[in-house]
Amino acid sequence: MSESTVGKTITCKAAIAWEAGKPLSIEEIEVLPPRAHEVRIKVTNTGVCHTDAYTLSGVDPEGAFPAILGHEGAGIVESVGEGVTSVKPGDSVIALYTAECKECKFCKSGKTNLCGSVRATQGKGVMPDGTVRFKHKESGKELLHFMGCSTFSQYTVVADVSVVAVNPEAPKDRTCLLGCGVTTGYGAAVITANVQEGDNVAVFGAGAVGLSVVQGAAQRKANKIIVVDINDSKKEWAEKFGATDFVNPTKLPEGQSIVDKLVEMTDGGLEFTFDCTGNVTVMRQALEACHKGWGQSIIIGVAAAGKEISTRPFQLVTGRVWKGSAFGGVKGRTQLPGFVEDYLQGKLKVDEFITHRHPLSGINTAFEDMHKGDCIRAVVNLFDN
Ligand code: NAD
Ligand code: AHE
Ligand code: ZN
Repeated sequence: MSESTVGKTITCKAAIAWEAGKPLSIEEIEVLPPRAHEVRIKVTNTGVCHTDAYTLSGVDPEGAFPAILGHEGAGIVESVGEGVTSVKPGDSVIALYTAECKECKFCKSGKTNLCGSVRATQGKGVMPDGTVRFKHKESGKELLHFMGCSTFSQYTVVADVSVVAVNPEAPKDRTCLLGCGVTTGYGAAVITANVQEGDNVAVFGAGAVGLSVVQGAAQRKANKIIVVDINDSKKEWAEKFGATDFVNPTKLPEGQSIVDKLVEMTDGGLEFTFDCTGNVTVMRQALEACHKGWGQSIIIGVAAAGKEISTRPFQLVTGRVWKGSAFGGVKGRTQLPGFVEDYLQGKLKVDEFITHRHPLSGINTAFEDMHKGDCIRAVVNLFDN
């Protein structure tokens, strides 16, 4: 945007994760110019997702420190490196933790939204050339990237396959949520599961992801949409997004399991269940509540290192299917601009998920909000200090 910054290192503020289990520290960093096929973004807004807390807590096998976390961000392209043709300075963009190169085996398969182009380096916290674009101003120490996005910085650098231009009229302090939570749940319902009219659906966990599944299932005119959550205050939220029933599994009569309850409510089980908790015990319940012969359970939640899922193989032999979904099966560069248009036309709820707002200096409060239960999503304004 500004002629003065193109090709130069930018000094700005970022929330640094120095080590696992410690609060983020707001400090000055240096953001190097984008190299070939890279894009430098002025990040105006970022959501704080449960996955950021998961990595910061130290249980992510890919978590590496010091790093700049954040992967649910929107902003404006400041400058681009050589060979970038898909976005230009001034474009309104959303960062993509699920890249889309349109050229790799995965992208060309037509079978998945997972892209192989930058995933290996992304998982190591470096750019595709193996180096980083962030330095701590005071010490000169290099800082790692996160999920190919690092949106907890006023400026970030991403691969050109990891960013998409969207309608500039869409407010970035809302559409940042399309960078993860809303898209993930909604896509899991309408793309991964492809819920059809009349299907019975159960959603375990009513955070931003689970409520977005509810939104997708309601849009598809599912019959029963049963939300299962251990927090009773989520009942009202579930209904707001279109749930027909709410069950708190901790309040069932003695001797009745959540699987029994759901099977009873749906005359044999659900067409689709979704785990939006990351709890492997819940994942098993979600599978076993599926209808014999055809029910499908979609795992969205992210579980800690060392956790494993289990069930009797008989559950699968008798026709239940276990699947997973990353970023809702959405191809970011191809499909996200359409989601933004749907939002602008009032067909996709986004604003309704925002319960808390903070300046960059309040980002640790956003993490605390997440643990309180009254928070669906907190949005951080990077330029409000
Ligand atoms: P969140 O913390 O806002 O919501 C989780 C909800 O689950 C809460 O309402 C909580 O009360 C409920 N819950 C917890 N334990 C439960 C239990 N035993 N039974 C029923 N409900 C229970 O989280 P979120 O931001 O909505 O994310 C949900 C999960 O999805 C996280 O694990 C996150 O890391 C993951 N995620 C995955 C993807 C993906 O692409 N696969 C994308 C985004 C988030
Ligand atoms: N590093 C983690 C991976 C966690 C994970 O599964 N991440 C989801 C996105 S969560 C967004 O909030 C995902 O997209 N997975 C597919 C991928 O390629 O990472 C671990 O457990 O190793
Ligand atoms: Zn996320």
